[in-house]
Amino acid sequence: MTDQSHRGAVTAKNWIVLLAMIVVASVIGIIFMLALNWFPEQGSDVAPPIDTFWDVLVIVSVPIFVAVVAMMLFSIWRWRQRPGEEDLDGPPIHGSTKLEVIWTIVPTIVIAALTTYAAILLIDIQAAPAKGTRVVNVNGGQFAWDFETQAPSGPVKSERLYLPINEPVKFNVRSKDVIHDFWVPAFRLKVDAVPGITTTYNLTPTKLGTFDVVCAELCGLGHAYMRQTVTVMTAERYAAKMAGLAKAAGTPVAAAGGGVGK
Ligand SMILES: [Cu+2]
Repeated sequence: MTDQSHRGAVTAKNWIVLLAMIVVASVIGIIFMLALNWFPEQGSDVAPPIDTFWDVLVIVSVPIFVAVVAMMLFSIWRWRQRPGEEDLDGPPIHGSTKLEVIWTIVPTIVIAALTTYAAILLIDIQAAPAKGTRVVNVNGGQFAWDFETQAPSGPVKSERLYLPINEPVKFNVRSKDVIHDFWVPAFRLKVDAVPGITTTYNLTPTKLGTFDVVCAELCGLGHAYMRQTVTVMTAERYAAKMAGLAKAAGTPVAAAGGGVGK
């Protein structure tokens, strides 16, 4: 049996100092983590709520990380082996029911709360799109995407994706060969392109500009090159672009006045 009494018990003062350090380090950590630029610009209506959720995760995670590391460092410092203690043995301890109950219940509540938040958010942003929502077929293949949009004249295929701003769009994602993953980081959402089935998500582009389209699933040697662009345009420019693409493909486009082959 050994005697650790020369270390003394952990006093209330110890706890207060430790707690104060955890609080200060957590505040600094949260400020630092929130200041980091984690994501590209917000290009869709779902980006702000997703980024807010990320911030919540950061705010909850940092204090947990800090507390765990602080307790670890405190224990290493406080109960380190000192000269002359090489042959001593620790006191025989058989668990602590109280501690075990606490460290089971608290994480359960935290995880349950965060997953509930995430589930509600996902259900909310993926509510069924309104009838008449523009549908874009996204086809993944080794190693390029192609996009099929419904123009007034019929389907128009393109290597780049074009979308009108502030109009809801639903992506039907498919694959010709292996599993890919359709991701526009500026839009935030992504979904696997799985051979044999159609996966979907919907959102509304809210920012004009050209953004990266990325394959986010390792799909072969050319995976890293499977990058294209999406250009979000005004409604007028979008209509002109679609007409241009249809014309280039040899498909006559029905103009607004009913003319064909404009
Ligand atoms: Cu791919």
